[in-house]
Amino acid sequence: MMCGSLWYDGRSRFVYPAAMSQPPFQVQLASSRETAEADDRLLARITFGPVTGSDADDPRRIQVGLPALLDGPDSELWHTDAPVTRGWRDDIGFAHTDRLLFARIHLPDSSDAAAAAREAYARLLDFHRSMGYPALLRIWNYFDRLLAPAGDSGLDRYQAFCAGRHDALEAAGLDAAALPAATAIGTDSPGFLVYLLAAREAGDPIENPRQVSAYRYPPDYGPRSPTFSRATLKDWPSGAHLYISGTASIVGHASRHEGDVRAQVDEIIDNLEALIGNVSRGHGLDTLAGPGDLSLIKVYVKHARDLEAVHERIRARIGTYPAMLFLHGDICRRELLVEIEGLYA
Ligand code: 3EB
Repeated sequence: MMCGSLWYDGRSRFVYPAAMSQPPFQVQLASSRETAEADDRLLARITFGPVTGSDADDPRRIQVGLPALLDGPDSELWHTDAPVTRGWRDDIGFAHTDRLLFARIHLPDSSDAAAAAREAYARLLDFHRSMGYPALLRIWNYFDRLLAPAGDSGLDRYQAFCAGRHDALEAAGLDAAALPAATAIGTDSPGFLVYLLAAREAGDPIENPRQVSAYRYPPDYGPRSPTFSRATLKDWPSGAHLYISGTASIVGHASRHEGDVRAQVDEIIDNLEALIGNVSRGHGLDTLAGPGDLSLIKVYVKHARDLEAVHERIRARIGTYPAMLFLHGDICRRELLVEIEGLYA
């Protein structure tokens, strides 16, 4: 029996129709050693650690060469509210529901970081648009030797990546006002991996009041600015999601606290609080008051020896709830020792 937008479930409760009430996806941490997840509603499974290639045929399964620094979960499971269609097209792996597209590409040859970024982005941008999910929400970039010189260009590979990404986004006509949230981290496994989440309709790009927008960084940091927003706020019928980019100890555009990993974590948490405050004030997300209300944070630590210090500051400032992954990866400026991304879903 239908009653306005509510359904009566035949027993005792009124419930919203599934497409209205369910979040389009939710993320859960798991261990890759025990993976008996229900398959038909799984959009993606991202496993961090040694890349074994054992998942090569299922497009939803990705291995990222970033070792987990704590015992426990090493995988993200992205569960959806609806059946998932999956496949491969020209080496792009994808999975989608009617509302959400996950797509990934891995280029084995990442020797030219600018060329790899240009190619991966050109192909992914073409793909998600042709599939009918033109709104980029969130992108992750993982590749090897992040800070090594890019040939004899005078740039490092992160700066070269930024140039290639910039070219591809510009060629696709994406303007600064529509950039997705992003992460870019250095791995210890060869190749260039990009995966993304896209939707039918755009979210709102969010900037951080404590930071210069990355796409407006002065040229000191590279000839082409990093093209991402600090977060994407996406309104779903079930409520808003917030996808927070990798956040570093940067205020304005300058790195802070060189050599002091604890102070870098504190600065990052100040940045996250400012960003979240900006969102909840301006956009009415009242159930998200601070980093402790996030569903998941991922902490990228440059030196494994800093794990304990980073962990201690996070426990002191945020507590033990959001689910957390601590991953060993390289950060895109030499002096940056830690970076944190967040998900509210
Ligand atoms: C920063 O704020 C730190 O190039 O996609 C964070 C998140 C950083 C994403 C990217 C870079 C990127 O500039 C680095």
